[in-house]
Amino acid sequence: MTVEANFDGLVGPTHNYGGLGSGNVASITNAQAVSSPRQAALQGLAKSKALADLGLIQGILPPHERPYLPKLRQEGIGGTDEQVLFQAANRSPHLLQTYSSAAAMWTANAATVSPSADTANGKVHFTPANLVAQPHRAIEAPVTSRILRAVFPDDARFQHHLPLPVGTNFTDEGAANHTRLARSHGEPGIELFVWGRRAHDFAADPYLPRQSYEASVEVARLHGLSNAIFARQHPAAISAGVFHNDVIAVGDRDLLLHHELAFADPNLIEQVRAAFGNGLTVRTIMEEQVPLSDAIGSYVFNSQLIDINSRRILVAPDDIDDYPNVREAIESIEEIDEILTFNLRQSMRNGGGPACLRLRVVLTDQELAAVNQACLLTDERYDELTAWVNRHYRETLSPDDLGDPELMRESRAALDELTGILHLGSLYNFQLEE
Ligand code: SUG
Repeated sequence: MTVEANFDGLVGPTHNYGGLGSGNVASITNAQAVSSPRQAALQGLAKSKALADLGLIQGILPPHERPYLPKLRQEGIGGTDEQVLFQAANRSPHLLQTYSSAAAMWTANAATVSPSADTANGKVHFTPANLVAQPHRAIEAPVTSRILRAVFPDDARFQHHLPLPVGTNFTDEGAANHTRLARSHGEPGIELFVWGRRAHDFAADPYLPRQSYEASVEVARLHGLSNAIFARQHPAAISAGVFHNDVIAVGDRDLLLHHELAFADPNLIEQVRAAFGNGLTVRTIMEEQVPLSDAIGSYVFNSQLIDINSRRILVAPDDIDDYPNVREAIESIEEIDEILTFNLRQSMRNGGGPACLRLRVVLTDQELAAVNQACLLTDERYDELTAWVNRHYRETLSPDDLGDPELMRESRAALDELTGILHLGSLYNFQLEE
């Protein structure tokens, strides 16, 4: 059997609202609000557990080390760890916030993953996203690479590529701009790559498109795909705050759900249908029924479409309840049997809904057996992780707390323990330096 496993990002202990997300309305709106790292992590884990209880294979990917002192030192701030934090907090709170972001929680941006059924050499391919469009996320790729290799360690089954080279040509945001459609998870499918800019576009715009066409083409080439389609995101969507395609479209196997203004090319759907062959269902939500602003406000397209015992479930943020037109639109889609909502408001305030928090990895039985089993969520591991969060995470965090050396020590202690729980070995700089 072949299944779709979902690997959720565990929210890190420095979760805060930095206003750092370019083109991301929620992040910009909530800048400098007080956060709750503990609630954020527990909300994410509760979603993961609920989906595991339904029968989904649910994995966990760890947070990254934050505040990230090596980067602050590179920016010219020296001294002991405590001095670096003190100086950063005084000289440039923005810089400190940049390198304290817990953004690695949104694992839809961790990598692009192609299942073995689609790739030329029959392995599962991973390309960590370089995330170079934003400084606070551009530091994720090296640690993400280490994590993915530790979670998917078998070279005979998993092929790990380097992140695309840093530069303006290849701006890559990972699976958030990638949708796979197939008759079933195990059959060869088509992979839809959605991009927002060309390498030579340099607009100084707060709603700058992030994913480049060149990056999408390069990932498809690395993965050995013969079935890729490249689609330009609709500029109107980007300007309204659709910074990733998964804020405006979602697909699962033979169902593609999208907003009328998701794609620039009016013929794209026909192209996708032709590539798929018979049996693809496409549901288009019209601007008239759900304006872009409601699609973004409710984050309805940032839902997970999952299949449990042949029932299709939309796993949505509970924010959709504030939008009756959105609910009505979804309820009218006959292919969706149930809508399950979750309170993910801590992550949502930074523009991260259910779909942002997970990386989909389609795996055969043998591939699943080769995954680091300690990273799969069981009842025991859920209990262990919630106890770990309750032990280490602060209930509230304000931007002024980020310079507190105690927070750095707490975070390191938490992550050190976590690499033990998830059997990951030494991952973090502070562990490797010792
Ligand atoms: O890259 N927010 C993230 C949200 C990522 C959502 N992911 C997907 N759509 N798949 C981003 O904009 C905000 C951080 C802050 O403001 O503190 C942030 O990085």
